Amino acid sequence: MTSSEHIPTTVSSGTEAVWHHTACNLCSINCGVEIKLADDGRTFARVRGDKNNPVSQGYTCEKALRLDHYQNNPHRLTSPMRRRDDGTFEEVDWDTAIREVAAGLAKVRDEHGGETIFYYGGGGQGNHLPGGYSGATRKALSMKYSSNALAQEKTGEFWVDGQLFGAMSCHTTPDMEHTACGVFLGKNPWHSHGIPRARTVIKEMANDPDRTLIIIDPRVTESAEIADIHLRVRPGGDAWLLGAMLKILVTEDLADRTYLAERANRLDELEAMLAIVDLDEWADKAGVPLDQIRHAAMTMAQAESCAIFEDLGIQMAPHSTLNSYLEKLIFILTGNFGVKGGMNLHTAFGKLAGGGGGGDRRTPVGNHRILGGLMPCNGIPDEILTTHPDRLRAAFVESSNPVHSLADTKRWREAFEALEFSVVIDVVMTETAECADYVLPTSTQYEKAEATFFTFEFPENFFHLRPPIVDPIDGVLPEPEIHRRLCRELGVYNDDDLAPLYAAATQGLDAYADAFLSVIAASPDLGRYLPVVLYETLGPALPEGMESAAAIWGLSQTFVTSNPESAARAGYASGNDLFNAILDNPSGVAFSSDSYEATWDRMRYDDKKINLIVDELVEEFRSLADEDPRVTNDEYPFILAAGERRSSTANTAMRDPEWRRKHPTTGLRLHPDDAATLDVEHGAKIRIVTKAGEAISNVEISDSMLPGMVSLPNGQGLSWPGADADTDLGVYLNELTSVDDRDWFAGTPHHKHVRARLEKV
Ligand SMILES: Nc1nc2c(c(=O)[nH]1)N[C@H]1C(S)=C(S)[C@@H](COP(=O)(O)OP(=O)(O)OC[C@H]3O[C@@H](n4cnc5c(=O)[nH]c(N)nc54)[C@H](O)[C@@H]3O)O[C@H]1N2
Ligand SMILES: Nc1nc2c(c(=O)[nH]1)N[C@H]1C(S)=C(S)[C@@H](COP(=O)(O)OP(=O)(O)OC[C@H]3O[C@@H](n4cnc5c(=O)[nH]c(N)nc54)[C@H](O)[C@@H]3O)O[C@H]1N2
Ligand code: SF4
Ligand SMILES: [Mo]
Repeated sequence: MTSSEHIPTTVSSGTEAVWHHTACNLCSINCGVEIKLADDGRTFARVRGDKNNPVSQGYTCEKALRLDHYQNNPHRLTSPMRRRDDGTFEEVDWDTAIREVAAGLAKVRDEHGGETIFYYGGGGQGNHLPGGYSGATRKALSMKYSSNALAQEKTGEFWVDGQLFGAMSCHTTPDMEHTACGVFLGKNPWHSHGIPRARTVIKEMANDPDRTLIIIDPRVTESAEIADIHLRVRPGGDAWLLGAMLKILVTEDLADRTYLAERANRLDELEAMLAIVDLDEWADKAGVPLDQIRHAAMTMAQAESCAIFEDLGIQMAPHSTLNSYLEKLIFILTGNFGVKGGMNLHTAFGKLAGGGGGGDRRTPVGNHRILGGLMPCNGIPDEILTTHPDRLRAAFVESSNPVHSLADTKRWREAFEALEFSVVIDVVMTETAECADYVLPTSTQYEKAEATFFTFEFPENFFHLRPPIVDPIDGVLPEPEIHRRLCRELGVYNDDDLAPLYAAATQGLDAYADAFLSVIAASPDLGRYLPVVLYETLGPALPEGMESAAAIWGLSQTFVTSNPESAARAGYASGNDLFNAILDNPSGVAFSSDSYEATWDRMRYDDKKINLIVDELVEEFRSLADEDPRVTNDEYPFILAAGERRSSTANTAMRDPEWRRKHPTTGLRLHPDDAATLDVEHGAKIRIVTKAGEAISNVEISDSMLPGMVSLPNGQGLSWPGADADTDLGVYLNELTSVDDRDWFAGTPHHKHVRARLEKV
């Protein structure tokens, strides 16, 4: 039906010496890679950067080369599993599994209402199609509440964007490629990326005498080592640092007042708010000499352009949502919003967070704000472990491992135990799957068509639909097929409803589009199950292996209809044009192209002006005058950054400890002075005690740390049959964290700021 001959379809056997276009699924950048298979048709013999990928342009970091540890995991699930009364699992066939899962969830819905079933996950760093297809199953079960990892890091930031620019869809992106001054706040792009070709881009910035790289991080990170300016902020001290910078901008003639007069409202109120800042005292609280703060503020203000990337170092630390607000005020006061090299509002190919909700919706038990349609992760166990009549009673988890990745594993295990029904879809038996009633095995991201909706680029924006490159192993199904079967079992539509669409799909995309409009007009109810309806009817007409791209057809239509100018500039007059281009380009394609003016068009306040005052956060800002981050805690004298990104961390995607062999970064990093006081040597064992739990780690003495600050890598402690838990696996981080340590507003956890005690073993 399309002109997609050059899409490599599934490789069934053997020895084709071809490079397959796909992407790395180990972080949100999803660099394009080419993979050559070994003679068995399965092993990733070689991996290299894909020069045809328009975003990564051949770039990869060292992690992509080890993707075989994800794909050829010897402990894959190969059958649906049902939990027995004694807690062990037995294999069941797919028909039984689908029947019993549908019945189990329907029972909870019928007895207590669909709103008592919650959905968690929908995609990790490489796969967002499951989340899309699950929309149909969720509607079929009248589910209302959902969440995912964004609600333990980014929801506060999204909400602040909404307050400043008019809606949470106004997501800001830094133009690091073109900026004269790139700032990374609580972020280590060298290891965590977050922007395309990160190492190349920040090295270029640092090496160019006309450009400046600024890193704000307590640790001398790999990024800080090459930076022009490194502000070594006290852990948790960012709010004071940012407050001092803002004060300097408005009082030392550094704010862009012409820009602000034209573009922003309520500057006078902001200046009044900043009046409480005592520069000497706030600099001391921030732990950074005032002259360094002033120099950095002047550099940002006087640079031709400035872009700021904030990440977990402030989002998972005290004053998280407030930090996001203050950070954004800096690029606004310096006139760096809606300009080249600054911050802009990008298009999006698909939605990552659902619903625009600015926090008016609340969770049923804890009454927590639901930001961007997502329940705050730290609050979920309390929505389950209660006798409240509206409590959550069933869970549907997909492509995520919340028992391992969210705060307080013990509490999560109790929560799963208390649920009336739970199901997990994953490629392996995870810590979460072990707690579920049913586990449904799925194909890996290299065995099915996949894509992510991390489409954050500007002024050009890109989408990459990857074809499968190896056959699925026996016994697994891709998620769209699982959702199709669940919807069928739940009886939400029948073949008669779909007949005209099946027929039209064989006649090409234009005929399909026409038929689609009339079918949906005649049976609006079908629209509720849209992704699965597309998969059922259009999927079979797509090139082999690309069936799960059917939902992308729907998104292509929506994108072009809602963003006709951005689509036209990228060369697409219709949704079908765009969809064909996506199918025809297995290395990815630009779907949107903007001018910098587009940022202002995308603003959602009627007057297109920035609202400088986020009323809900003003009181918290005022409280900074009395709070003192210098105060230490005798019982827990260390601040543990629980979850540092390193060369061998990739959330929980890589379970095989062998994948870290060349980069064995599992230890607790500790300053030499602290090591001397504790009388421990490099490689020695140490006990880490927090209010939530304790763990043993080996010690990595490192003068990159500040005294009093220690860090552990994220995503470790994953079980692996045969591995030695003490030596191979690393610390199971969330046994040390508590659901109570969270931002008062957004509920995001304080993982970078866990009070800890260290004991020599
Ligand atoms: N290698 C690798 N890359 C990844 C991932 C991975 O697992 N491994 N995960 C991906 C994901 S999901 C995400 S969200 C991103 C996260 O990316 P980052 O946010 O860059 O990752 P982290 O290393 O967790 O934290 C960043 C920095 O915050 C600093 N920090 C700690 N406390 C404070 C503080 O109080 N103030 C300030 N200013 N800084 C502080 C730490 O020293 C650290 O260098 O990485 C993505 N990329
Ligand atoms: N203490 C502490 N905790 C943290 C962090 C921290 O810094 N400190 N970082 C947090 C952050 S920022 C994030 S984003 C989260 C991430 O944590 P999670 O949201 O749990 O995401 P992943 O670790 O990416 O887990 C992805 C799951 O998907 C499975 N999977 C892989 N491919 C497929 C597939 O094709 N289909 C399906 N159905 N499943 C698949 C994997 O086996 C794995 O179980 O962790 C958070 N946890
Ligand atoms: S882990 Fe490295 S290679 Fe993979 S997507 Fe991220 S930056 Fe690219
Ligand atoms: Mo994340």
